Order: sequence, then C-alpha cells, then structure tokens
Amino acid sequence: MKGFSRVVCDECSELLETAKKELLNGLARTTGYEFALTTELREDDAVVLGTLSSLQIQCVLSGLSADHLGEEGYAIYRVVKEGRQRIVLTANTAKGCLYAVFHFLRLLQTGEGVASISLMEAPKNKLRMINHWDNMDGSIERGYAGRSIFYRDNKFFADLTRVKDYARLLASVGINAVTLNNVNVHEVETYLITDQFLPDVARVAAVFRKYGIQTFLSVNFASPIEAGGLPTADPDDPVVKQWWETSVERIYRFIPDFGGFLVKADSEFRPGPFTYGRDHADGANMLAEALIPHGGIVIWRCFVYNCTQDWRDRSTDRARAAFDHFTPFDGRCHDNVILQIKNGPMDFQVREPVSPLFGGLMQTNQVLELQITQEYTGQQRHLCYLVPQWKQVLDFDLHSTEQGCTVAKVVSGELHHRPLGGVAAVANIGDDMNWTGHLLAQANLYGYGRLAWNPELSAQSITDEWVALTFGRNYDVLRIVSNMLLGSWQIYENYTAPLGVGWMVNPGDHYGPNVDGYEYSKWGTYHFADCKGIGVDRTVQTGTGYTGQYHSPHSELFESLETCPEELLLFFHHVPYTHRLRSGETVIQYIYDTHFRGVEQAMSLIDKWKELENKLDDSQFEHVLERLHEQASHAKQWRDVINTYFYRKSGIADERGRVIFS
Ligand code: GCV
Repeated sequence: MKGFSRVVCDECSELLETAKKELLNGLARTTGYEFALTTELREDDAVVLGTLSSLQIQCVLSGLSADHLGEEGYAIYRVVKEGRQRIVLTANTAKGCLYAVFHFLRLLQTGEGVASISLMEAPKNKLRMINHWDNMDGSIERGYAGRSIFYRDNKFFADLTRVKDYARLLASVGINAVTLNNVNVHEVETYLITDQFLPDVARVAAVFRKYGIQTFLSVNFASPIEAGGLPTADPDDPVVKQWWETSVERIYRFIPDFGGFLVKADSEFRPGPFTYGRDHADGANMLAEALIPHGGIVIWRCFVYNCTQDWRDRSTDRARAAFDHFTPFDGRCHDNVILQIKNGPMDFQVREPVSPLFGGLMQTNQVLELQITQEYTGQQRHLCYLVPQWKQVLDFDLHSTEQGCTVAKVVSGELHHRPLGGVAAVANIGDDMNWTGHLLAQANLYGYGRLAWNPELSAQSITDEWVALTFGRNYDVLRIVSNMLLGSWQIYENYTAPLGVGWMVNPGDHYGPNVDGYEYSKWGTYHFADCKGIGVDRTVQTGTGYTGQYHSPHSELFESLETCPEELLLFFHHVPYTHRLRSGETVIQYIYDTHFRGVEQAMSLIDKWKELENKLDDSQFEHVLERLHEQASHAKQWRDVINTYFYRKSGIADERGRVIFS
C-alpha cells in the first residue's frame, strides 16, 4: 500500500458507514498509519469505496458489467489513470461493499499482493447462517466456550459490546443470518416473540443489521397455547393461524427486516403438528403464510426421529427417519419454507455418511446443517478441525439426476432451481475471551464462514488463510499449525470411534468413552455390539433397508460388504469381529490398533506444538499446550475403555487385542 494514504467514499448509509469504519481501522492496523477519509478524489493514490452508482466510483471505473454480482457480490480492481493508482472496492449494494472491504483486508493481512488485483466474487449460498443454542438463563446447550453473549438470568445484556464484536467477526467471513436462541425453546424463550422481549430482540437485531446480518428466532410450536393462552396449537385452526399472523405483525413492527423462524417440531419431545394429526408440511406452511406478507421465511428442521423405539426391533432405524418423514412432502412446502437437514442421517457423529435426504427432495428448498460446536468431536478440549469433514459433505455427489449433483449444488438451490437455500451451523462461541474455548477451534468458525460463502474453496487454502490471519506469516508456524489442523479429525476418529461406529459416549454430556452409554441406546439402533460382532445392518437385503434411500451407485456401493467404504463399514454392516478388512486385518485388531495409533498421534500433536515455542505469543502457546496435554491423556482413556470393552465382549482377543485363533 505504498503511496496510499486516502480512502474516498461519497455515499452514506448504515452499511457503508460500517464499511468505511472497518476499512479505515483495518488499513491502520495493517499499514501502521492512519488513512484520511474524503468524499472526492484528489491528485493522489486512493482506495475508492462505494456502490456502482457512486460518482467517485464512476469516475474511476466505468462500464463494469455487474449483473451477476447480485445483492452481495463485489468487485475489487486496481486502476491506474493519469499516473494515479486507485484501488476500487465496489458492488451493486452497500452490503456488497462491506464484503469487498473484508476481502481486501484479508488479502493485505495474508500478504497477498494487491499490485495487480482484479477480482469479482459473489456468494454461492444465499443463506449463510449461524444457529445459537443459547438459553436465556445464560447457559448454552452443547456450548464449550463459556456462557451466552446475549443473555444472563433470563434477561438480555444491556451492554451489547460483545455482540457488536461478534457481528464484525461473522460479517468478516460473510455470515448473513443468525438465530439468537436454542431450537429447544423452553418456557421463557417462548416469550421472545412477545412484547416482553421484542424491544430487546430489536436492540440485538440493530447491532447485527449494521453488519448485514439478519436476525431470526427459534420458536416453540406450542406458543399459541403457552404464550397465547389458546386451547390448541393446531395449524389448521383459524384462531391459531390468526394468533401467528398477529404475532408476526408485532415482530415486524419491532424489527422491520426480521428474517423469520427456525423450528424444531415433533423432535426429542418438542411439540409439533403430530399432536393434531397434521404433518410437517402443514405446520411449516401455516407459519410460512403468516410470514409471507413481510418477506420472512420458515426454516423447518428435519431432525425428527422416534427416540423411544424398541431396541429389539432391528427394522426401525433412526438413520432412515428424516428421509422417511420428509420425502413424501416434496413439493408441498411453500416457497418461503426451507428444510434444514443435518449433514448425516444421525447426529453430528465424527463420521457418518451424507444424509440421503439431500438427494430425495427435488422441489423443496434445502439448507445443510453443520455443527461447529464440537458436541461429539471433543468439546473444544480436543483439537478436531472439521473443515475437511464439511468439504467431503459438500462435495458428495448424490447422483440424483446425473453426475455432479453435489450437496453444495443442491443446497445452494442451483441444481433444482430453488429460490432459497444455503448453509446453517450451530455456533461454537461463548463469552470466553478467545470466543471458542480452545484457541484453535476458532478455525472451525472461520472455515465454516468461508465454505458457506464458497464451498469450492479447498480445505488447505482456508486453513492457511486462518493461520496467517491469526498467527502471522511465519513459514514454520503456517506449516505446523496447518498440518496439525488438517490431520486432527482423523486423529480424533482413530482414538474414539473408527469404522463409522459412533455413539460410544457418556449419556447426557456426550463427552468421554462409554460404549453403551448414549442415553437413547436402550431404545435405538446404535452399534449392536455383542459377543459375536458389531455394527448395524442397514442393507436392503437383510437389514433396515437404509442403503435403499441412496441413488445408484451409492445404494449398491454401501449395500455390499465388498465395496462399502471401510471408514463406514460398521455404519452399514453388522460383521463378526473376525471379519477381515481389505488390508487383511480383522475388525477387532483394527479397532485395537487404531486406538493405539490415535493416542500416539494425539501425543505427537504436543511435540509439534512445542516446536512453536518462542514463535507465538506466550499465553496462546501455553493455553493450546495445556489443551493438547488434556487431549492426549483423555485419548488414552478412550483407548483403554474401548479396547478393554471389546476385549471382554468379543472374548476372542488376548489382552493386547490380538485375535487368538486364525
Ligand atoms: C438442541 C442432539 C443434541 C441436542 C440438540 C439436538 C438437536 O440431540 O444432543 O442437544 O438439541 O441434537 O439438534 O436438536
């Protein structure tokens, strides 16, 4: 940025004010000197910011064809005219300008040259959302980084400074929507849509709005009863419909750009339309109709299964549930309804196949739901970087119509020409000073935002970006931290639940090894480990028929023991412990050895990190080191609990896990 000392912007709007502030602040921090802000170009080099209708932008750049930039895209160009350099940050809208600013600052901070910069970008996903599972008492369901930044003791914070910092952080990676409360809407949160809390919701929404982020709320399907005093919440009852219409009107009086509702219904004991003999499409459409006049949308979750099924009934399968429930409604939901589908058919396990529901809906808007908070993946005590997992999901070819039908193309709406779509993820932040508990867990939030914007980015490039932005551009730091992050998912899988088995966790908190511990194990299909074998037979031939929910060739590949990807073997098949993997190793031997390997790998993370001593800020270095020690010692616990269990259960391995016969 040699020679530059001025920012020029001749427009004013709430979002452009934010963009200007961020640009000036970011330039000062990266260059070390203050830039002047003027409304007109002068005879010097300048960064010119504004929409395409700005006069100053038109002076520098004319004839730019910007149709495909849409409402959120932007262009960044360097133009040299009459011996003067101008870096132009422009877009159709002020929001696009804000994203241009953040992109430009990222380039400066990662040390990428801007000398010949020329780029245009637009997000692939319309909705790029974060879901908070925050409760108003200040707790966060599955939160591992302190308490809520929004609430304490059933009240909103008066001081929203932290929320503002958070809004900046989210906008800098392109997030444009946020839900403020847990999808499990408890008593008090039911009143968020009433006069009691709407003034506070509006205050928070105003903070997010300045950063181009729309506010949504999770709602309780039984609100008409609990908050409205009606005798029913039947979606077909005119009085119920009227109650929702009035409630929605009230919300929009407080928050004119309110995004809409997120709904968990008839799931894990939450109320829903089933009580009234109605289905999910009836429930979603009723809310959608109330929102249509205001431009709002309904995001309806597909995490619906029978958690009290009898475990002896091996034909009922939780993995089948979302597909079985929702494919019959394809085409029945209004255009302002989006179905939100978890990445896998179960629940954010360390390894699951991609949910077949993405391939089963052609005429319905869809959103992919990911979990940034590490419920089953180490709870931010363990390093488990999930971007490689998410990439696999987004790149998965569903083969629904032809080749190249990736999850990314389905959820963006591109494949089936849907009006709405995108990505949502459960937040991993809290009021801890570093936001995410484990410092390196910040990379998951960053990576999520970057992928939501552009699912085609590679895991490596996102990772390198985050490391450079966080720790600077030292080559050793970049190499070591990137490698640690990129290898960490596999390491975590190795010492916890290899071969796609999943679920071997403590009940309630889901942390720590416990083979039969998961609270719903007594009711459902989880791993079926007995003295003869392990895994769930989900084949069409002999099992639950789940493999039949995929399009060919996946249905056949998963169905056959010969072709099923081994990392998912026990997800799809029940096999004897002596079943031989393609390497020739038995399953029991593999489980045993992989747990040992995982522990060694977890320990080697400590050595790698120690190479960075004196290359990082001391407190950051010590904090991560402490977490890595905890991870290694907990990995040993996983190894010993799991290996001992299977040694006893199978009765065919010696104390070192070696198979005694064969
Ligand atoms: C918010 C899992 C989690 C629950 C979560 C639920 C959901 O079951 O353990 O804490 O509830 O998923 O996604 O609704």
